[in-house]
Amino acid sequence: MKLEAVEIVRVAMPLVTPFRTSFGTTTTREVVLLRAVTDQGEGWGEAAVHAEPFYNEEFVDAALIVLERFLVPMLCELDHLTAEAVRPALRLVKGYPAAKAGLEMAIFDAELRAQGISASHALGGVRTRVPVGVSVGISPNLGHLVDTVERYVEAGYARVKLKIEPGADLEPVAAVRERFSDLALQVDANAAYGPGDHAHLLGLDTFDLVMLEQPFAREDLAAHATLARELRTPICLDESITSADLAAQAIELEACAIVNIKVGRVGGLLSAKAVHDRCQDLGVPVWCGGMLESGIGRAANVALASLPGFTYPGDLSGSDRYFHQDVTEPFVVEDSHLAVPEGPGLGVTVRPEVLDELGAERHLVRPS
Ligand code: SMG
Ligand code: MG
Repeated sequence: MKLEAVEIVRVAMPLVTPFRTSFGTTTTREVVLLRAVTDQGEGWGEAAVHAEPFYNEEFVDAALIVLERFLVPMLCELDHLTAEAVRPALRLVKGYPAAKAGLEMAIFDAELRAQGISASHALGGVRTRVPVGVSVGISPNLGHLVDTVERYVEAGYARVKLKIEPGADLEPVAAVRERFSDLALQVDANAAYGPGDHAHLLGLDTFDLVMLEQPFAREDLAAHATLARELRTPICLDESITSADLAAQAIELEACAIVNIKVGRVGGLLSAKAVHDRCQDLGVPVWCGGMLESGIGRAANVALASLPGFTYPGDLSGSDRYFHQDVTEPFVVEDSHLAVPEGPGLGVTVRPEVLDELGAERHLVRPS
């Protein structure tokens, strides 16, 4: 396959409700989509970056520059482009895993469409539907939080993740647990705590949580391992896990018992599968994280979550939890699940009229 051009699409998608984490509030998702134009047809990918470099160092403006100046030209030079070939071809560029993941996704989509194979099938998926989960942002008050969780439970979400931060942790978790005694409940700190918070975090053990996600800085595997020795609630790592090797190291150090896999954080769907495979070999369960993706990134996430090691529900919600209008056909929750797309490639189609309505900026990059 030969890459002829890549269209970079930047589209501001207003969220249905603002999403607050320990590092800020998102009201509009700046989505980056990539349309790969090849000699064998087209494919779409999503670079799951945020507008600010607060989750990790990558952010939209920087990703757009690196895509246009380095990543797309590097791929356009290859005579035999495949999704497999993307990662090695881009290895000179350090970082930017989500930009690389978006490109790989677009090439993978084009390749699989040409072959008539679904992404789930190509990756080794074993499920036709995946259970939904929802990530609930930090709320202005306890009443608002409990009402929000109630709405999601009524909509079929049997697993809920609460965002926490110092000053908004034990009390909100207690309020939700008191109201919903059977709910599969977990919390995510996005690295907002320090080793000095160790004793305080042990208080989470009262609430029968499924897991505590990323309490400490991503580099500090030792602090996670120290907490894991005393905390009964299993620790899951998100930000720390950027490759299969790092996942194996974290598991070896007993810094985590569960791994959150995000396509953008690990540099692509194929790397995400590699992290899954390594965790499976080591007997560690994984689940699919989310970055408030549009329908393109969501289709990739759902395909990934159809692999056998994804034994916990992911941060995979219906499109209406995020957006009034998605850029593809919406993902709809049915019986607490999302269907895994069966069509070739990612199995979803971008709706150009929605891109137009949302005022998307589109820019074609071709080799000079
Ligand atoms: O996609 O439903 C979603 C959001 C899931 O909480 C979520 N993601 O650290 O796991 C995480 C966060 C990162 C994004 S915060 C804006
Ligand atoms: Mg997280």
